[in-house]
Amino acid sequence: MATASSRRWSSVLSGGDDTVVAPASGVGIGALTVIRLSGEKVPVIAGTVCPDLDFDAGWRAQLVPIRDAGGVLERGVVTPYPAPRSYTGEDMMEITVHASPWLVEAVLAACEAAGARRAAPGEFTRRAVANGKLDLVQAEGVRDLIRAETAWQARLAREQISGTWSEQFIDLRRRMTALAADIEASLDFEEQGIVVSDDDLMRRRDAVVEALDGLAATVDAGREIRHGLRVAIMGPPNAGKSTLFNALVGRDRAIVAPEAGTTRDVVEATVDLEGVAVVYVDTAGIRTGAGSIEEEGIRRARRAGDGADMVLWLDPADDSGHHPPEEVEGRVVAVTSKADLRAGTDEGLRVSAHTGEGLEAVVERIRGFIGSVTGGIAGVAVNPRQAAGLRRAADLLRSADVAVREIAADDVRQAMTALDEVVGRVSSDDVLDQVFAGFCIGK
Ligand SMILES: Nc1nc2c(ncn2[C@@H]2O[C@H](COP(=O)(O)OP(=O)(O)OP(=O)(O)O)[C@@H](O)[C@H]2O)c(=O)[nH]1
Ligand SMILES: [Mg+2]
Repeated sequence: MATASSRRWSSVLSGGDDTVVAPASGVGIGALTVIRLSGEKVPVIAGTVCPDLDFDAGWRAQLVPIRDAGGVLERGVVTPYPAPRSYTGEDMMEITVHASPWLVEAVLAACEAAGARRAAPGEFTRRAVANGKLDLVQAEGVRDLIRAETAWQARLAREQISGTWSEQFIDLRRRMTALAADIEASLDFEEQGIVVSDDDLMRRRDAVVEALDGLAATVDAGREIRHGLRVAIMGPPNAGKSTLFNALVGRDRAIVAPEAGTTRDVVEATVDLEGVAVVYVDTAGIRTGAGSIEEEGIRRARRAGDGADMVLWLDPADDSGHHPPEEVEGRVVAVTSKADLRAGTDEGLRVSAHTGEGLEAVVERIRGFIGSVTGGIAGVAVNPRQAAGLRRAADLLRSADVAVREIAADDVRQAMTALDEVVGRVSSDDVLDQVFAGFCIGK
């Protein structure tokens, strides 16, 4: 076994920072907790907290006593990950102990006493980025995977982590490099008769702009998959909105009553459909001349409509002729509700929450919408941060007038920097702080 001092040297040479510790599994009721450490002092800390561990026999779980100054706390499973073959690229170690809150706290305190400090949220992944183990897009994938609650959320996260998104961004950057180089070359060698035509440069510029715009446009699908597809149920009072809402979510979530104006607030429930979270939103009936509480409900209903990807507008069969507010037009699926009360041949969907008629057709319509979202993205659905960077790059490139070579080359280089910021090749502390603020401690 290497001595602590020899290992310390290798860590110093690899430029280690201070050493951090945190529980990596959720705190709460559970059988086991994993406590994670990363940094140059990990081998030294191991020498104090679990002296029987053979740190250099890495990537192998070892059952060893875990100690603090007072003696043995428990026997735990410890896995060392010598640098650079670890998640962060630094010396790491994972200690698995029983999930007793007292015990976990005692092990953390023992690690602190031996030289570690508590990790900030996302600090392990931040170190992985700093050490080139992951780029920023992949790090965001890690965050998304931890948060994933549906199959599609997990799938997008996995593809982000795999690096295929970053490859697409970097490929575009490569095309920009070539473009900038040709613009500059044509500037330097014009007298020698080496001419790259404006047309050729423009065509290449436009192709990259188009690709950037296309990627940026996937942000809508990204939002729908990450935050759920919002389906608002709207219509006049008493249209059967809450009854349909309850039927769609499969439980009695909202109050149903024969009085008009029963629902005052916005009620939401999420259902997993085709691996996508669908957030059904029940709203207050929209009418004029309502009392002040109901007025507020109506304001909220309209706001819910604004934020919805799809609006089911319910027009009851026995009292038809109500039209949706203008602002939701284009997202409306017209539904005749209470279809059991009056037969009809209207074109739109007809449902009766009482007989069950037409319910499956409503769900089918939403499935179709999901299909159009997931089918249109070919594996990439960027987040708002990435979209903003891609748009900035596209705008800079669009403004590059190749006829004015000196300025054009500079615009292209600025566009490249915007892309570098997306993947985290260059990033300010502000950007990093923002990305990692969304992480949990221990990741
Ligand atoms: N016949 C029939 N009655 C229905 C149907 N759906 C709802 N109702 C009845 O219509 C009344 C109003 O239903 P709700 O679901 O509370 O209607 P709402 O649109 O949420 O009403 P508000 O919240 O007041 O705007 C209740 O008495 C329901 O039982 C249906 O499909 N057929
Ligand atoms: Mg209601």
